[in-house]
Amino acid sequence: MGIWFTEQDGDGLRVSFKVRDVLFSGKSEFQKVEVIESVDFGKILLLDGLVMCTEMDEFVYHEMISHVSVLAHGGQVSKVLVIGGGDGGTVRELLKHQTITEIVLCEIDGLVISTAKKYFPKLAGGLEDERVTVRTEDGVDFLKRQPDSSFDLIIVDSTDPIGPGEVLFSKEFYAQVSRVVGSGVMVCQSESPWYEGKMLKQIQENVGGVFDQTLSYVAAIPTYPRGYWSFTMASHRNLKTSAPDPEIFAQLEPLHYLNREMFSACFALPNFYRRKLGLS
Ligand code: AG3
Repeated sequence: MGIWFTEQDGDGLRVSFKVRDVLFSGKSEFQKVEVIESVDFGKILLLDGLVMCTEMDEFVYHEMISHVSVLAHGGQVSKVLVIGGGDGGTVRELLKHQTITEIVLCEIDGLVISTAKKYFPKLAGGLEDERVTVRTEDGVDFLKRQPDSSFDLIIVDSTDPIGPGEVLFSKEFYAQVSRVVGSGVMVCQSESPWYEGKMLKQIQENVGGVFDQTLSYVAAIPTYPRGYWSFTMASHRNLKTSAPDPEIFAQLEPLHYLNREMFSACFALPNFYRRKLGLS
């Protein structure tokens, strides 16, 4: 049978990966950090036993959380703050935008950053770029010290709303994000549309209670539990959901998931999810 790693998702679902090798297992003051070499998905980064990314499909999450929000901003995005995201995948994608001149990555756990640099160089490589400043500190504290309207885009690249990631889903946190992003855009990963409605609604309510506009979009991510994932974008400005000019996409190439058609399509939500969000 071999060795299998299993992510336990609540009480009712387990997702298992056949393991070739365990490459790293460490513990920080915040969480357990592990890297396994899987048979089908390449290396996998785990935080407290939850899959953060696999070499095989990380591009979906990272392209979707970064490019969709930059393009929906509709204006000039030059300064970006990433909260969490210590693996570097989101920063790698942001660096493809020539308009972005400054990226601050604020990751609470230095062990995530050092582990990514060692085992996931393709993800973490961008952290060395001269446009990037890496801060190893609590994003909540960092935000509180930032002046109003000091970033064009804030990306909350967090783990699930449990453990160290929980505060990153609270209303108080989004209120700080709103202050610091001003008329810019914020986006967070917002779990699977298949999860119980209460949690999803709460994320929407917390975000919606603070921003004028909120918009969810979706992507298929095979290695996250339930395989279908959502992101929530919010702003005080009108978000642009029509497909951007082909030249803009040409500058980002090669992308592996997102294209002009996917950009427009990702905002189309299935009825069961719309109902959970109270949209219909
Ligand atoms: N952020 C994690 C998304 C949530 C995954 N949840 C799970 N496996 N239960 C990914 C960070 C990548 N930069």
